[in-house]
Amino acid sequence: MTANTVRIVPPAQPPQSKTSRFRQLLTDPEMAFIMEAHNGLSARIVEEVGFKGVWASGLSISAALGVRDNNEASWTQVLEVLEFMSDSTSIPILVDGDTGYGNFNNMRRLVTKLSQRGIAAVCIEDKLFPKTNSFIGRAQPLADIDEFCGKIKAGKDSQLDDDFCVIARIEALIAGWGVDEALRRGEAYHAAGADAVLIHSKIAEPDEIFAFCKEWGNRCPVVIVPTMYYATPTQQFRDHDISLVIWANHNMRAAMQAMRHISETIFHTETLADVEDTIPTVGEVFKITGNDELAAAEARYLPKRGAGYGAVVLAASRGKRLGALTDDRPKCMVDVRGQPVLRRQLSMLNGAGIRDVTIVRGYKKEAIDLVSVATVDNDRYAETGELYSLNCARKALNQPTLVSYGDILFRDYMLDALLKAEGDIVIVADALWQDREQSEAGLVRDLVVGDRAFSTDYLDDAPVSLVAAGRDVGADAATGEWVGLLKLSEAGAKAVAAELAAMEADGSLEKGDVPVLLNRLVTAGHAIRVQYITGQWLDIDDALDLARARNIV
Ligand code: SPV
Ligand code: MG
Repeated sequence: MTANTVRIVPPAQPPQSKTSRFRQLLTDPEMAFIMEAHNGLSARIVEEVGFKGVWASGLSISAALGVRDNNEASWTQVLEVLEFMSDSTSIPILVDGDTGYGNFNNMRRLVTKLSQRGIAAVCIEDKLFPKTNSFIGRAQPLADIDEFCGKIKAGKDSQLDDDFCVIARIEALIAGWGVDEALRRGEAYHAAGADAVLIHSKIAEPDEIFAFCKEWGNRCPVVIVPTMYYATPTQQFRDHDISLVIWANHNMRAAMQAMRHISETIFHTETLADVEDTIPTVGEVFKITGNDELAAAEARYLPKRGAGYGAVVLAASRGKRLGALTDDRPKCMVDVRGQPVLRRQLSMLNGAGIRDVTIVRGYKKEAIDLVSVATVDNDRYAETGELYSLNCARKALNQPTLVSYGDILFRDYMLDALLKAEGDIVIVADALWQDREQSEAGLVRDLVVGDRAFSTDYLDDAPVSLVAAGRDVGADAATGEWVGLLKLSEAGAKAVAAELAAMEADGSLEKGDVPVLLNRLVTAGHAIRVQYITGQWLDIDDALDLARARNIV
């Protein structure tokens, strides 16, 4: 994996490679700080707050995996974590490579793999595999100097990038061997090719660290981990020419505290009410993991029929003929085999890639409890008609839009055909309307007249234009029934919005239905295409429709 690999959150990539930026941090006269992280999320946070580098702590990664800092996690398991960390950040990562996971040969493979995964540097310590954390016990055995020097050389010879750094960590002070031994070892490691030395100590005062620094001079950069001498003023590190300070495990320890607190609180209170406002929202989680980028990528790469379309669903009317079923909800929310019609329609729209859905609510609006939709309300639903509802969503007509009635059920292929159909305004009409069982005697249907009737001829796919629509259309002239589904291009949506505004101005909006609007548009010279279907749809007006719908879905 290279620095150009697509990451979970792709932050803007500064021009230099991660390795050269790390080398610069290390060699810059200005002292630098890097911060511990132990997974992709914490690494991302480290970058987000402004650190210029990450310390991939062995202790923290182990603890986050629930194991001890004794090489209990295998090196490839650690590598997996590092890959997530590298992918989620653009700042360089210095990896705690423990003892190199074995001898020189293991070190070679480690460095190669780290280089391949976009890691900028590794630090290895002169102890024995399997290692023990430096703060545990006393007099930990140290590696043979020559053997350790061989490991450094092997690492340097294996790096895939000239700027990759190998840092040699001196554990002589930890083992109680004193500053002279630390200097002797540092000198050998430097001569073997280490790009920097890390001098470690576990006592609360920085004296032995500073004694080392004074003798060391500027042979190569010095790195420190002031976990135990944390109270030392940072300026003193600068005064001793330290190049890089590692804050080594504080995100992991802070996470422990936060998780313990939240778990205890929820355990004892048996509610989330006390904690919700004290923690990041899930929206923040989506943000840090880069969901926006994924949405943009989906739009770019996923072929979605309805990409770029919004939808307006008219769902304000009660549907009185359904009787008691609509006492507490509008008809679009009446259950049809476990799901209201509106939810079925919504998942069909979403499945076609139409996410921006506006629902016009009216009767029992609180019963429309769908998530991920915008709602506008027609509070005058009882005395107004469809166009008044559509006008409530006029602002949503600022893009290519599907308009549908909230109480219709149709097949996915119809949506497909509609989205493919050409034309600024395309309506769906059922050519076999006469075959449709009349649900209730005398129920008026919205018929349409196209300039051509539906044809079963394979070769006859000439476009059909709407001539007239509505209840005044006689059965003899009708070529189809308006289904309650139409498509508008951007221009079509604009034309509809303008016509709605005109109707509002001339007072005809309140009682109008969609066919009235269609007729006005035709009269004004707009071409309206008719997309014929042949049955296989339903509008739910009464108990019989509902029974039929329940049989179908
Ligand atoms: C680590 O963070 O894993 C380290 C630093 O090696 S220390 O725990 O201080 O040894
Ligand atoms: Mg460690």
